[in-house]
Amino acid sequence: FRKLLLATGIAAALLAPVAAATSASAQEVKTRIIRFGYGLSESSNQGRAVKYFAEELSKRSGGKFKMKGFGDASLGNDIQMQNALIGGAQEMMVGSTATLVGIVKDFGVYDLPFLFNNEKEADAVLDGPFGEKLLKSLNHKGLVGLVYWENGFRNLTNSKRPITKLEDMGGIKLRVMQNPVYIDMFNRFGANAVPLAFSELFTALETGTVDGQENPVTTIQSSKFYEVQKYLTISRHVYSPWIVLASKRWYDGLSADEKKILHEAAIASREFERKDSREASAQSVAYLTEKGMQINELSPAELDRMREMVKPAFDKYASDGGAEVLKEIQAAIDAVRK
Ligand code: TF8
Repeated sequence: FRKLLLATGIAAALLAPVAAATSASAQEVKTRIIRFGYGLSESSNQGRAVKYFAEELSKRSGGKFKMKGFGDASLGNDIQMQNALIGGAQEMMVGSTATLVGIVKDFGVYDLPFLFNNEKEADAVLDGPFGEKLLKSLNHKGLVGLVYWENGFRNLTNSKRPITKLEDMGGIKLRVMQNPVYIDMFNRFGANAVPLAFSELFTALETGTVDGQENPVTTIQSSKFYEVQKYLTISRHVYSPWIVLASKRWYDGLSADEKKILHEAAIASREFERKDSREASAQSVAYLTEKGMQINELSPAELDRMREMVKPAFDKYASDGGAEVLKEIQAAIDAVRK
């Protein structure tokens, strides 16, 4: 037995460098520890998808890819994590595309109000050439964009009053993501937009530093905003994507086989996450009602007024250097719509 061990050991030692040098198709998969950071809780749709992704990576790598999720922004908020990835101090993360605008400004195009009408349009544009091109634009900034997950259509909550018409937003201190398109949009609506990291949001709502916020119903549920917010207005004003990112420094050290595993598992995680988020989203309104939130939908007429009012946001975005990317995304959306 010992001889056999020795023999196979020698054989492996002799073969390994040869295989490494000559065969690109042989599985070259090493043990990899992957720290994957995210901002929501472990029990959120984000947390569930991270867990699924970790399992897929493990399965597809024969247990060699050991991905550990760090939720609740325990590795930092979106912006801090992006920087950790760029520097190579952290391998992976998921976060909002909206917080990437400091790195690639074009990501702000997704934040324009009422851009997508439904999830089908969003999926087609994000997974198609347009979304792919934006992912690629991260490469020379030290990041690798793998796939988009669904955060979802965003809705308004606040502790002051039900919002049934535009004017009701007047003077509400509303937390928004750290992103100029959001600040511009909500100031146009008459609110008082306060940019803040998500990790500080619950406390800000609890202490009254801000009166309200906007997020998909799934997040309003998983982050327990119903404990500190009375009114929920279904406005679906922006479709918000999440983006799964890897550190380019780390990614560049992976073999072709390892990259393949990573990309395939990422795509599987995207399919899981969107399905799961959509199912959860359908349950959330009932849950939030049960938790005591007062919920209303905006009438089509009121939504039209909002659309009208934020039209100049598109012009502003275009004149601030976004003209080209705006034209491209509108063409991509038109292609899905017809
Ligand atoms: C927000 C976003 C967040 C995400 C999450 C922390 O309001 O919608 O849910 O960035 O990854 O900040």
